[in-house]
Amino acid sequence: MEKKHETQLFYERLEKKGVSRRDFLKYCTALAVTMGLTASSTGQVVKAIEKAGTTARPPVVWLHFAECTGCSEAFLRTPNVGAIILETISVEYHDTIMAAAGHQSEKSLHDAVEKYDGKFVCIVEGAIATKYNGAYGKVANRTFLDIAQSIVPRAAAVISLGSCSSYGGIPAAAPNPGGYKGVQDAIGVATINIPGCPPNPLNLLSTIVKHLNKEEIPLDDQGRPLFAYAETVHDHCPRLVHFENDEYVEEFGSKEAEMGYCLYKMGCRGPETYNNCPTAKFNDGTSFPIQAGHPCIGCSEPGFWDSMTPFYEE
Ligand code: FSX
Ligand code: SF4
Ligand code: F3S
Repeated sequence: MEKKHETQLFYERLEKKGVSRRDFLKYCTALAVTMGLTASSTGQVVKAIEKAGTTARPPVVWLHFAECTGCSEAFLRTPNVGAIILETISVEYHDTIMAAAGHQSEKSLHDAVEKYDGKFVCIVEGAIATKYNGAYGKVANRTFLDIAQSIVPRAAAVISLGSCSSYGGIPAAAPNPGGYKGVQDAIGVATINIPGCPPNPLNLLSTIVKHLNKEEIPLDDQGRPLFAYAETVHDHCPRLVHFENDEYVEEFGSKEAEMGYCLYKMGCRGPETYNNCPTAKFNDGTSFPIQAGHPCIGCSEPGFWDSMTPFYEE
């Protein structure tokens, strides 16, 4: 009885946030597919999220270092996925969406880490300055480096959300005077990397569900979950047929652009970029850069800001 009641409450909370039971099932199917399961495994995903949402929401400490907050935006602007994420995990600290400010927020960070020592999941957004004792980046008069070193190793699992915390991203672009690095390089703690600038919220939620299921999450040699990053953007690009037929866009706004030709000559990095954008898509499955007519800039690849530039050049 008790259990059923809890489940009802869970669905009521989602409903209040605008996610109907039907929507929830739809997202679980999308998640199952993103996770490389078949749509018939949706039930498994539903159960994992229901269980977390009703009993043991894993405590999460969400840290922000050098970044644009686009990673949080990407999931908050996908309100339904954002709502499901926030009902699946218990965010103990997240400095951009929590009500607390100043000393109060510092205290809540300290309290959360003490209370859930060794048990919390640490989600990190943003890169860490490592030169000059980390002087290039501070919160509350503490360097990112110091904060990361004192908190991240106490987590049960660490997720680097976005290319900045995975590999340094834009803050680490040459000449990188602050010595910005991704979390793993900066402090030597192994992380699950969900790169992308921004990353796809479905990939975050899928990783959380796998963590809840205590599933192993196989990673590639860049620390990215294989379920999302095993294939290139090019592999599933809707413009692939045009690439194969040598039909290219050579100017934005041209007839070829209108006909959805391949963007390779406009600098598309899809063939070298590992990510599931064409299938997972953004904004509730609406679109992704190439579908919207923009070449892929390789935003989920390590060092893309240096290795993939100048953008717009073949
Ligand atoms: Fe970086 Fe995220 Fe790009 Fe922005 O937190 S991956 S700059 S989308 O915000 O870190
Ligand atoms: Fe490949 Fe980019 Fe052309 Fe798509 S638009 S087919 S990813 S080169
Ligand atoms: Fe980024 Fe390319 Fe996807 S720019 S969002 S990896 S299509």
